[in-house]
Amino acid sequence: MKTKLTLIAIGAIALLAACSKKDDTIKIGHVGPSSGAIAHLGKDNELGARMAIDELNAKGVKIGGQVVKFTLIAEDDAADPKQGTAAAQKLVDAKVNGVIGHLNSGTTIPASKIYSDAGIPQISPSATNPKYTRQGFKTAFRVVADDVHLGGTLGRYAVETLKGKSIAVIDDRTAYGQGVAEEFEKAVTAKGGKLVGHEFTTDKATDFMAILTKLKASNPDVLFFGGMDAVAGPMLKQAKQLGLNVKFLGGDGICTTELAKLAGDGMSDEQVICAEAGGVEGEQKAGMDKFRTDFKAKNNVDVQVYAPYVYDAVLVMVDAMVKAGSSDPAKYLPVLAKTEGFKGVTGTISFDDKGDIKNGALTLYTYKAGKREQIAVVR
Ligand code: ABU
Repeated sequence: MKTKLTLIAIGAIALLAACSKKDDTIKIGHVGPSSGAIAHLGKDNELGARMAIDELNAKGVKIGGQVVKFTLIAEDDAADPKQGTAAAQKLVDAKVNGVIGHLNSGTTIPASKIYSDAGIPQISPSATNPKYTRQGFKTAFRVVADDVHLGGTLGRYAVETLKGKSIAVIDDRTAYGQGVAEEFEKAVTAKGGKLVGHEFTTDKATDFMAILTKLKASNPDVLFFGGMDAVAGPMLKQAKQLGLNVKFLGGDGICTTELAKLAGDGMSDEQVICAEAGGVEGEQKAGMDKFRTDFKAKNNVDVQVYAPYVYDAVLVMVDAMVKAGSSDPAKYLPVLAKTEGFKGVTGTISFDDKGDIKNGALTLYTYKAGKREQIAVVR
């Protein structure tokens, strides 16, 4: 009888100990649209984050003298601002140590206030609207160039390199699409280019015949689209059906592997010119090329656009935790803010006082035979 009671007591103590054991796994939140029209891009980002987490766990990272484990908590915001804030609150409630995301500017900006209020560091690997890092939030970081750089570079390219005579614009009215289109127009005007029309659509639209017909009347030779690939693909097809013979320009939102499939035969060789908000040259190219090969081998899909930037964002965040000797957001945030010269697969990452990448690059691409081909890396 006594032995039985002793065993029960030992069991109860063991159970209590197990229940009270501190969960010392470091939780990294990731948010992007894993459903909806740009789910392929959300999944690309999430796979980039998973690659970084898997490699860190395999390597065995020490923080404050202890080998730690990382876990990824992935949320879907469907590229919708309301779902974005709900996902952000969920991650805050889950007490994540940091957040990588969101993918879209329209979700990243409202979510950033929630992370800021909770003191949780956030690195967006792809949101390019400048407002994100201009709200005064100490928790907001970005590892890509912004829309001022993207739209400005493409605007100058339209006038100076393409020698566009009549330049038309369409934007999808999202924080990203509208912002990048405005920057494009400013640069066209500054270079003496002629804007002949600006039409609007949404990030869910599928029929562009009316706005394309309206723009066709002004006989444009360049059409800039501020929006994502899921809209740009069908837009290119419908432009071809209408006989609208234009160079088609866009920012990073259209600069994906998927665009060629989405446009089908609506896109001719070298018709599309787009810019990714980052890029590497020279010796750094080998790291990016290796990442793409490893990504394909692990996931059996090609990188769409931002997976390498997500991968680097995770590594930059963890590097700050290692240097701070703590995964406590209050302790590693000041170290993260001082990131200088971090060597990633996407190049060298240093943050300025707003949390933006210093000296961010852009890569201009075109498409030939359905494949994205690099034109140039510009700063
Ligand atoms: N930068 C293009 C896609 C994400 C965004 O800024 O909305």
